[in-house]
Amino acid sequence: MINKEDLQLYFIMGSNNTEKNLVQVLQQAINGGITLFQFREKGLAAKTDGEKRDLGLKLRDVCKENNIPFIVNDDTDLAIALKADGVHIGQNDESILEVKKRIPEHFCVGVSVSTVEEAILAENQGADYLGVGPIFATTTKKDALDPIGTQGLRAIKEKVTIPIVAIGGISNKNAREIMKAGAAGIAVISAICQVKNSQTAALELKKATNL
Ligand code: 3NM
Repeated sequence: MINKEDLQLYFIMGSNNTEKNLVQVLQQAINGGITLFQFREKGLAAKTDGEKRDLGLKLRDVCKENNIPFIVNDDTDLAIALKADGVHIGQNDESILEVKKRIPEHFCVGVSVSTVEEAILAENQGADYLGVGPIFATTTKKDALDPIGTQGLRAIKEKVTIPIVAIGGISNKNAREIMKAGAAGIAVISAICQVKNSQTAALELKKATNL
């Protein structure tokens, strides 16, 4: 199980998000204060099953050594095989009800939503937390929807009781605004992956999320 505090600085990464060594980037991010890691292996550099599993295993071990919850995006079988702490699913992935039939009891399930209706449904179906976005424009996810802004975030926050992590175009410039809108935390890819120093970047983001 994860708790609200685990969502404060939620770092997501897969091999197409950086040219650097992923294990090293993850370790730097942990040193900088991330509170959770999601392995999201997609896109151009998507790995074959074996490669994906090997990479996932390495990243999971770094998380375990550092007591950081490890979540797998989309791939429930891989999450189970890697003995992850949970799985995160999108609106186009396997349904939450199907996922919940297969996962171990201690697993948490996060669901991506961008509307109030999706949020209410996900909560009713037993999601443990919501990923809400995109809040701002992002170039990291090619098929991202239109940004919903902090207004969209507030509208969802009003209608659900489970914790929310905001995603999409988040940096240390806008993180505070998001926390003020009621998010439990921020989820970022490029703000930690695509910078010179991932440790410093994580440190700055963490500061910005401490209201
Ligand atoms: N999901 P960055 S936006 C993975 O809206 C992802 O559900 C989104 O990357 C959603 O922090 C997004 O670099 C990309 O903007 C986030």
